[in-house]
Amino acid sequence: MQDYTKECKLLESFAIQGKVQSIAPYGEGHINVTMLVVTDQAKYILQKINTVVFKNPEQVMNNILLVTEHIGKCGALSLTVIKTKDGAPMLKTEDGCYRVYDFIDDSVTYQKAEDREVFKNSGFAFGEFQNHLADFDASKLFETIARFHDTPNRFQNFLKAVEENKSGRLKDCEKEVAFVMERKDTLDKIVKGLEDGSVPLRVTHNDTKLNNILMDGKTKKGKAVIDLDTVMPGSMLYDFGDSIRFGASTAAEDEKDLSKVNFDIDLFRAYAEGFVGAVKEKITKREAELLPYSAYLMTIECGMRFLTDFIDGDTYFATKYPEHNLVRCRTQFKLAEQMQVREKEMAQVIEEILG
Ligand code: ADP
Ligand code: GN1
Ligand code: MG
Repeated sequence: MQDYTKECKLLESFAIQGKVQSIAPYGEGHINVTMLVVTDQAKYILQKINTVVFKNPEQVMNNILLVTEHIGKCGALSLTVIKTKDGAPMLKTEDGCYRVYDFIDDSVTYQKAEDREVFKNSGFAFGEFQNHLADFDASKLFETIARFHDTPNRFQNFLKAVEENKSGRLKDCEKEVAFVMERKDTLDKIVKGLEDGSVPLRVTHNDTKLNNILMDGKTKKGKAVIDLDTVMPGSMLYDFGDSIRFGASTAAEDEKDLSKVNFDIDLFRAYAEGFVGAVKEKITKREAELLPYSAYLMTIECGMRFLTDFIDGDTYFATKYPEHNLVRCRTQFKLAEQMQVREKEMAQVIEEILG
């Protein structure tokens, strides 16, 4: 049993209701440390913000306050930041930065798209999330992680990791390194599109995996989009592609048995129906053309990030065992390879949906 004396003490600084009864680890996020706090009156999420990943947590909280307020005005449910008794959005202690959210009850988070309808509805909710932010003044947002989905830049970071081989693990992942090298010229279509203006810059979520949305267990509809740390200017293609990467797979992101990991075109269709259905008024022809490619790109990018972290010695993503990042990388590369082969089929699906 972990000792939560420190957390219990720091919760005294927040304007929460009731007396703390329990604190326990919660969820499956890879970045922050998330805990469920139960008091005799309410439930909360306490998070220790990962300040290795988010170098400027004040800027992250600034973005979150603005975005949640804006979404609230659109009539949608969003995260509620519980401020400290001094009115600050987070608490800085010697040990790190902490924030508290209201726990959004009666909701389910899925680690896998087990249900076509749930996945379709998550697509609709992420599409709606973009619609809600369409008139948000992007200049108010800080870039919380620089060049987050700049895939060519991610490739440069990967090359650096390979060159340095800090962990000495390069010998364990030669095949995976070769996989990336063979595809190094396939990584720049969206970044180039944003640069030359053929792909519009929008305010996007940038981390749209299925466990970053809370679903209503009864209606199976999206209840609230969460994990707003990376809401920044980006491309709608990032949000579409990242959801497909995680959800249109027949297995978990860290499935060890690769024979169980396959790209599922029916799940792709389900998500596309939801997402494209929500954004159909604004999606451009070029964006629609690039939707299949975005699935491939976000998947190889994420695999490359897991691989980079494996080679660097697991300094970024939370891992449960030494090869965890390599296992995750392998599922992503298997999916990316299949997506590359099936790009035309995906394009057909998009055409059918757009009529
Ligand atoms: P990370 O950045 O580490 O992914 P998240 O903010 O996504 O952290 O939180 C991790 C998990 O905690 C989510 O996948 C979700 O299951 C749960 N969670 C986070 N915030 C809330 C909330 N306000 N209400 C209910 N569950 C939440
Ligand atoms: C991280 O924070 P979380 O677990 O929802 C990561 C995403 C990756 C994802 C892979 C800030 O998401 O970019 O796609 O893991 N978030 C950050 O599962 O790097
Ligand atoms: Mg998350």
